[in-house]
Amino acid sequence: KEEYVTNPNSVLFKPDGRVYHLELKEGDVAKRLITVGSPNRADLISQLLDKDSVKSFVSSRQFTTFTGTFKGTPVTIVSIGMGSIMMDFMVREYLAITNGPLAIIRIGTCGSFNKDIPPGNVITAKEGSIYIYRNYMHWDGTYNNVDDATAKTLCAEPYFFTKPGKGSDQLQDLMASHFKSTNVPVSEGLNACGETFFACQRREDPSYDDENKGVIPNLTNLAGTGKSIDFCEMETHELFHLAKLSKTPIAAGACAIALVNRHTSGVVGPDQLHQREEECGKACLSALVDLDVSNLKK
Ligand code: R1P
Ligand code: URA
Repeated sequence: KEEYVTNPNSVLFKPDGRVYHLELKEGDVAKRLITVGSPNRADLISQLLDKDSVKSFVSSRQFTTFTGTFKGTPVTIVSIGMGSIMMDFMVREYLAITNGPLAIIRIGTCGSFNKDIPPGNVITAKEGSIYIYRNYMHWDGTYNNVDDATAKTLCAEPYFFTKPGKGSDQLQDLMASHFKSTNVPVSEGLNACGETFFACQRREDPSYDDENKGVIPNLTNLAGTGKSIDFCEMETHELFHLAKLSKTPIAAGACAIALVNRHTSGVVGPDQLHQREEECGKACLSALVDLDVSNLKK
């Protein structure tokens, strides 16, 4: 009975009006939100909200949500787990239970590919985000519905890379101005999102021949920006993509704490990570509250 849904050809709703995966309904969430990967980070950031203002919701599909106020303004924090697919669930279902423009900031962790950005530093995706995805047809050796010559070309490369998609300059600038008043070392950079954590982020896996040695090095200047990839994670591209294409205006921003540096193999310590999560939470909540969300235009 609990699994019964309405609207099977569109966004799925439970009979009580909650969307199927987030398990939230109209009125449960705010038009300003922070999205993170882990419920612990969401919980930590929720502790920055006004005392006694917070309501929490845990879905059976790995989404944990906190709604309250920050300095009197309603905000929501939602943890989504990992990957573009989870960002897609969250943004689409969130739109289905809200009216009008949204402002969304992702606070994630990442691998730094910039030798000058050590673990523990924060990088914002001001210069945009590219998507790296596996060309499944490369391993199949065939491609549907095209002639042999075209199939050969389409199957040649093991990975595909999009051009950078950008978030909202206005929101990213507000984030930058709030980071300025902290001691957090922050850089603005170019993000790459891997469809997967391992092969698409050029990790070596002895169990597979992933043909991925060129994945990040080949991206030097590939995006046409004259720049190399500064940091890699898994959700920012989807957020920026969905914000751009949404019929409802969405201002999107993203920052990530460098968990590791892929050149030096340095790793952030747990105390510093915890401190950065809190500092990012404060700066991003302040940026969201400063943004005039209701008047955002497409
Ligand atoms: C992988 O460890 C996860 O960490 C990063 C990646 O995007 C991926 O989701 O972000 P989060 O710490 O927000 O989950
Ligand atoms: N998250 C990622 O997606 N990649 C990393 O290297 C670290 C965190």
